[in-house]
Amino acid sequence: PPSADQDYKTNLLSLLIANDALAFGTFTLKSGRQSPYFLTSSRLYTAPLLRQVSAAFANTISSPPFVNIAADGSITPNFDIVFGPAYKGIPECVGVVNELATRDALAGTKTWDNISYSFNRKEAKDHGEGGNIVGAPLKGKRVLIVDDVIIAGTALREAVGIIQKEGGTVAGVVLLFDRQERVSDTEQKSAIGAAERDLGGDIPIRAVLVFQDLIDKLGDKIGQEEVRRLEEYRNTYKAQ
Ligand code: OMP
Repeated sequence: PPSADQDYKTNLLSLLIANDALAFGTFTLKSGRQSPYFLTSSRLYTAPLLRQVSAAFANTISSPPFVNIAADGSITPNFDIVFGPAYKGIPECVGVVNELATRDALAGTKTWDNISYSFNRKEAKDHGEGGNIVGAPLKGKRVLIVDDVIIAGTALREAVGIIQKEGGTVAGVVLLFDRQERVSDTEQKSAIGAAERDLGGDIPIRAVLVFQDLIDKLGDKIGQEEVRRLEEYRNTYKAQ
């Protein structure tokens, strides 16, 4: 039988497909490549998807290196704030903090009692309380970034800049999906690998779902021909 881990990933993948957030066919990427699949992360707005995406993020966030697990199994987070870059990170940071609190409530634990959410506004605010942060202030805090995908790393660099300007330190990054393909012929690393290196190599970046999960878990859902096209794409563009 599949482990619980495999199970939630398979369920989430099925739900992404049912909501047209994950599609198979022929798609032209920003890079110009023809991809046999495409993730449209702006389609995560249905109640079941919000719930399952939040739960999947929570699973990744409550595992090392984002937490320490003691010998007795107790979990200590290595971050204080879950930060969602505007706009698509906003429901994700709120959803995952709600999910963590729900898990504490159900288990009678206080693991996540000191965790907050925070996000930036895109528009500068020049009146009232000022500042571009909504939610918990970042000063002196360890900040975990959640976002959907990294393509060029531009949005991630911007988020890191905002957090540092507010006096926070970036504790890690969790993304919904890792395409695991090399950025280009001159950059053999994936967008995540390149971002990890560019951030200095000591900030962990992990993804909830990775491209290889599609190949491993969707065989009987999308058909053998689709899986063959995914494998061919992987063999052509796999990152180092
Ligand atoms: P955000 O809009 O910042 O989330 O960036 C998403 C970008 O990645 C868009 O320009 C999409 O065209 C692109 N993209 C996907 O959204 N999903 C994919 O599976 C692949 C790409 C891509 O172009 O590589």
